[in-house]
Amino acid sequence: MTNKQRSYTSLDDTLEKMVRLLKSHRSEYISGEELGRSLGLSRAAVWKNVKKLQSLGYKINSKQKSGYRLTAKTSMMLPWEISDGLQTETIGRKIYYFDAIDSTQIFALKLAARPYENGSIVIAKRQTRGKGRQDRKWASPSGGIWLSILLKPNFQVSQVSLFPMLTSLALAISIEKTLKLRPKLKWPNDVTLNNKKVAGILVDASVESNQIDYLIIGIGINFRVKPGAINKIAKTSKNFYGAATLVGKKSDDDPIAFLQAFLFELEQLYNKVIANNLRGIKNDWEKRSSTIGKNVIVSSTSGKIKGRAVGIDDDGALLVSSKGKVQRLLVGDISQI
Ligand code: BT5
Repeated sequence: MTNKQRSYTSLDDTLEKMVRLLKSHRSEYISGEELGRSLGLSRAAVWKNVKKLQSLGYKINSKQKSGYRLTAKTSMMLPWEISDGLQTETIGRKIYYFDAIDSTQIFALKLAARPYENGSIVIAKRQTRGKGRQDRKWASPSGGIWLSILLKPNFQVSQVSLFPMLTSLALAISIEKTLKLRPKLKWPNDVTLNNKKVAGILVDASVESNQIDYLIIGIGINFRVKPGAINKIAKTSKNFYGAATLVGKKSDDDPIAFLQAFLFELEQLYNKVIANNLRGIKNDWEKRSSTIGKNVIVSSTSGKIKGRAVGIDDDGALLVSSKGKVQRLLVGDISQI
């Protein structure tokens, strides 16, 4: 199998169990025999799996007569590494990982038809056809966190607009907590650092009569990317205003710890929505907003509106005061004037 085709799910049992055993013996060597016995593998198969783990970035020492010892874990966002220490109940229960994929959004769409996929995550090291809203392009080189979350909430259609708000707020909170940065939120779905885009969100919804059938939240996070490389790819798009990276190339911030924190915050907020506690979410979003209080132009397929952004509604709609009236906008792109 080439690197490009590698994919894993959280149900990749042997590798996952082997990592768990190696982790529980970190201070000592574990013999090939013991590994084999615990995993039901021959010594040769143990060796093959150790090689596989090494190719995934795990540092494993092997010593004749003593066996194997894990000296460093991988920074690849493998399903069992994301699960290890993940404090959520629904989001991330199942995880699908790809080295390369066209778009995690497209794969999640295929999962949506299957049962037992509520909360499943699709994550890729890089995407070859990453999507933004309205089929715009999303530059997705390796170093970023590109993921889709499949949810089947028992909500009404009117609640779809909550999800960009929830997700961008969860991103901001987890960035603050784990990386000690102060990001801003740009309506409807951007997270920015120094006025440059560091993450974007896309929500694909399937609805049946007035109910949500499923939602796929696509989240693109420039975790450790070269902004210059993204600028090169995205600069020709009309709405591009510059890309930022969350952490620098040489930082040792762990993308897995960051992702776990984000999924946790998102589930907390999601539970608040289920409990109908929307006011706190709206206030927390507004506090971090770079949009509210500014004169803006909001462009959408139905035209342009010029006015002052005065707030957001409980459902995430932008409130724009224009010509003496306050209008509620659910979609659009903002530019400040
Ligand atoms: C978004 O759209 O911001 C939604 C991005 C969602 C991407 C995720 S990655 C995982 C999942 N799988 C997918 O295929 N997609 C989702 P929008 O608000 O329409 O912004 C798109 C615009 O952002 C582009 O037209 C560019 O101007 C700019 N852009 C593209 N790539 C960028 C990047 N990596 N960083 C910053 N800006 C970028």
